[in-house]
Amino acid sequence: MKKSISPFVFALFALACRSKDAGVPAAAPVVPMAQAPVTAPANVSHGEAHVGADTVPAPVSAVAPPRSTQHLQRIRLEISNATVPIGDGVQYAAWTFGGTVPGRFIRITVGDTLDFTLVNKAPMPHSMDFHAAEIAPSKYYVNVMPNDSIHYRFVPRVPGVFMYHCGTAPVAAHIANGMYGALIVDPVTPRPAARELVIVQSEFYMTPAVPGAPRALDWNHVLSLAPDFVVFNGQASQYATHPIVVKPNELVRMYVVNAGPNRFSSFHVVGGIFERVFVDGSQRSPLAGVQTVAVPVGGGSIFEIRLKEPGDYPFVTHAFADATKGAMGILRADARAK
Ligand SMILES: [Cu+2]
Repeated sequence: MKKSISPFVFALFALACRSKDAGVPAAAPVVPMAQAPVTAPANVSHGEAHVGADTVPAPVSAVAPPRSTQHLQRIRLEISNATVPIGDGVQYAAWTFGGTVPGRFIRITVGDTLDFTLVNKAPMPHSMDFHAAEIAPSKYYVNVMPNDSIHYRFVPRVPGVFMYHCGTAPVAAHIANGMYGALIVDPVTPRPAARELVIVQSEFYMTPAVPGAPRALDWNHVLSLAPDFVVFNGQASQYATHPIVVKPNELVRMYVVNAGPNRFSSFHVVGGIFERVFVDGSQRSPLAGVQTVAVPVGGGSIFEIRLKEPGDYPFVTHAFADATKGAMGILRADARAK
């Protein structure tokens, strides 16, 4: 019977025989490849997660709030610690704006006034940074102590979809713990009618499971950019288990913010091509006919698409390790959509 030399033995042999004088690099020991799972978890290609029925709504609605009709909009957010579900039955000890991750979706029109009050009911300092505002951070994005508050106003000048987040150091920890949300700034002339959705991509970095306790932040994982979950609107794969139903050929407008704190989003709809993408929300020179557009950490873009025939269309970050960790959902094109 023929015997073969194992790759490892061969590598050791090669290592022993290398020439010291010639400077030939040593052959590296051959290490077996860690295998990716081969059982397909999804019932649709590119799914990366179980696809469920659309009869039960997702835990966090992706439906955009309606266009604002108020020229003065008062927004009050209360910071508190809260245990929140982040998917797969996992509970997480979060720092929140208003008890949820992400914080509520806010919508205002260019030229109107956002009258903002931040109340800190958490046991440590926090703050608020609105990317839609053009104001001095040294005046307004300052730390608010426990049981204190801050109040300020600004008038958004630039349309788009913008991140808001806590800016207290270390910022990566405050964002990784859940302190972010999306703010839509509408142009004065409304965009064309569409089915409008808000998607906030973000990451969770978790301590190991302990029975009876929520997971908490693993700072070393944050610094090594190795999230356990990458999610849309706070929960892994929630729009796969609860698909978002749209009509075939209707205009779907997705306001996408990437809160990070670390991972770029390569936003893509499988089976579709974006009709228009307003990069970072800019009204000028939208991209037309594009397949995938990066949403940088701290950025946002407005994606418009029509799904041409009935069926399930996954929306993902095409950085597929992150899709596997939960950053995927399903748009279900169905003529019976309301
Ligand atoms: Cu904070």
